[in-house]
Amino acid sequence: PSVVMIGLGYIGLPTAALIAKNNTYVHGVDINPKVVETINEGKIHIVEPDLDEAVANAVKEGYLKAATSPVVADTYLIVVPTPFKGKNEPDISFVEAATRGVIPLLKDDDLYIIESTSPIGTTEKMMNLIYEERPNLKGKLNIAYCPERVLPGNVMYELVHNDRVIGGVDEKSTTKALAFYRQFIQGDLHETNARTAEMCKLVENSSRDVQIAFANELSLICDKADINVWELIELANKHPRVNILQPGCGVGGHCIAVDPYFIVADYPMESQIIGKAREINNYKSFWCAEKVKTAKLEFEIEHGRKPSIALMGLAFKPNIDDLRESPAKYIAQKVLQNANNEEYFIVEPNISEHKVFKLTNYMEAAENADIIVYLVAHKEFKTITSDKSKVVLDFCGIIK
Ligand code: SAJ
Repeated sequence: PSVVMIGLGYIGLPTAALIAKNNTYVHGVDINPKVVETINEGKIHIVEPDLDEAVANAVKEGYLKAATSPVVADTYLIVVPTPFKGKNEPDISFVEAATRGVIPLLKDDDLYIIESTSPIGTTEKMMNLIYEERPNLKGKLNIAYCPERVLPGNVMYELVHNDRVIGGVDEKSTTKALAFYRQFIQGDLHETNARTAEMCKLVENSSRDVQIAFANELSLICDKADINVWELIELANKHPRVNILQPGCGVGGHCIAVDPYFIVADYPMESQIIGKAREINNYKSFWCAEKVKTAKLEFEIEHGRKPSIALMGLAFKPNIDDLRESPAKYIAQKVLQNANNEEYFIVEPNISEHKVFKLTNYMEAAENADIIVYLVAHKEFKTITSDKSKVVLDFCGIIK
C-alpha cells in the first residue's frame, strides 16, 4: 500500500511520519519547495515535540519522501489549510487545488480522505468535482472525511491515542477509511457520514469557544461586581454538574478562534450563541488593553510620573512558543500603539528573540516594572513574587 499526503504542515507531517512508521510508503506533497527539501534531508520546519525524530527515522528508512507534486498511490489524504477570505468566509481553494492535482491519478477502489477543517458539504462537493472530471469512476472510489483533533504540543501522542470520527459519502467509503486508520491509530474509530464528521470538527472547537466565552463574560461581570472570578469559578465548579473553563485575555490559535466562523458563515441566523461567543472572546482582548490604559493613567495621577510596564507573555496559550493569532500579542501591540514615553518590558520566556518586540527576561521585567500585566499563565511566571507597591493586572489567573 502507498499513501499520498498533500500538505506537510502541523498535521500532515506528523501524520505522514506516523503512517511511515508502520512501514507504509508515504509520498508527501507540499507546494513549498523549501519544506520539501527540509523534509527530504530528514529535518523539520515546525516546532513539535518528538516530531524531529519521527521524520528523521521515516526518511532514513525510506518510507517517507517529499515532493512538490503527487504520484499514483492507493490512498490520498488532503491535509491543507482552509483559511478565510473576505469577511470570515471559509476558503476551500487549497482543498480544491489539492483535489484537482490527484484527479488524473485516481483509479478504481482508491481511498480519498479530507482531514482539513472544512465547511459542511465540502467532501460531497469534492466528490462531485472528481466524478465530473472522471465519470467512469463514479461510485467506484472511496471518499471520506476524517478530521484531526490533536492538541499542538502533544501531537505525536494524541495522533495515536485520540478517538477519530470517520464519515464516508457512502458506507463502503466509511468502512474502507476505517480500515485505513485502524492500521496506525489506537483510539476508537467512530463511523458516521461525511457531513456529520465535518460538522463534528467545527462543533468541538465551537463548543470550547462558547464555554470560554462564558468564563470571559463572567470575568467582565465580576470585575464590575468586585468579585474574584477565579475564586468564583473554583467554587461553582464544586457543583457536580458545573464545569466552567478559565477566563483569559482572549482566545487564540488557528482553530478555536477560527472554526466557529465556518458555521456562522453558512448558518448566520441559526448560530446566535456561536457568533456571540466569538464577539465576546474578541472583545475580552480589547477590554484587557483598555484596562492597561486605565491603570497607566491612574498610576500617573497618583504618583505624578509615568509608570514602567511589564507585559508578561505573548504566546496564544501557556508554555508554548506559538504567537500566531495570539490575543496576548494583540494586546501588546495595542498597548504599545498607545505608548507615551512610558518604559515597557515585553516578556516571552518561550522565545529568544522577536523581529518586532524587544524581549526582556521575566525576572528583570517583574523586578523593574511599576505595573505588571500577566497575559499568559506561563509556568515561569508562577515563581514571581512581587511586593505590594506594584500594580498587578492578572488577566490569566496566575496569582488568582
Ligand atoms: N483558553 C482559555 N480558557 C480555557 C482554555 C483555553 O482562555 O479555559 C484559550 C487558550 O489560552 C488559547 C485558546 O483558548 O488562547 C485555545 O487553546 P486550547 O488549548 O483550548 O486549544 P488549541 O487551539 O491549542 O487546540 C484546539 C483543540 N480543540 C479542543 O480542545 C476542542 C484541539 O484538540 C484541536 O485539534 C485543535 O484546536 C484544532 O486543530 O482544531
